[in-house]
Amino acid sequence: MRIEIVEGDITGRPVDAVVNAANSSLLGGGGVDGAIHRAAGPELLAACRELRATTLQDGLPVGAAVATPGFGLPARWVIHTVGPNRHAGQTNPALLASCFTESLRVAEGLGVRSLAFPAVGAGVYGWDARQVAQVAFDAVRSYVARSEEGGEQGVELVEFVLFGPETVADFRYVLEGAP
Ligand code: AR6
Repeated sequence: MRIEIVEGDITGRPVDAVVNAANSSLLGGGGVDGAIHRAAGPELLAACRELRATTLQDGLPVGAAVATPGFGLPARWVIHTVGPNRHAGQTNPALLASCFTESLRVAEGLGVRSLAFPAVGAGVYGWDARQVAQVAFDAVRSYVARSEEGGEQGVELVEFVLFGPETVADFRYVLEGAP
């Protein structure tokens, strides 16, 4: 498994799946969620509405993940997850860790080999980017340890696709240690 840090827009990444930092409604929003819906096109919203009408009538819980096709995106799949909203008092990092772990589990179930994450929670939901990085890397490393135990061929490449040099520096600091 390789972990890479990429600066840029996640919607253009040529990976098997991109993760969306959604909200429980799954019906779109700002930030990376808005960008993914714009790039994927209206079929993505229709697929999310279908989930809400069927298996997710109460919405997607915080820390859970669910997949839809990627439609107009280069990625075949979008894996939607919902970070805890610090501004709503959701400050438990275990819920944030669950976003990464559950997304990896869904990805593996789809046979995804390459997966791109944004900095889930580090925008509107108010998490510090370094804390997001720490939680994310820990979750990915535990995933690797588990899949090695099971001898499975799971996700081989995890990209963190980040907006802006500051977030990139925060993720690099956590991944590689202080310069
Ligand atoms: N590519 C990569 N990263 C991006 C992009 C992009 N195109 N656009 C924004 N970011 P946020 P959250 C970065 O707010 O904190 C939405 O309204 C952004 O700079 O998208 O989990 C949802 O509907 C930040 O570093 O997600 C929810 O209501 C990171 O992505 C709520 O926001 C995450 O910021 C979720 O908030």
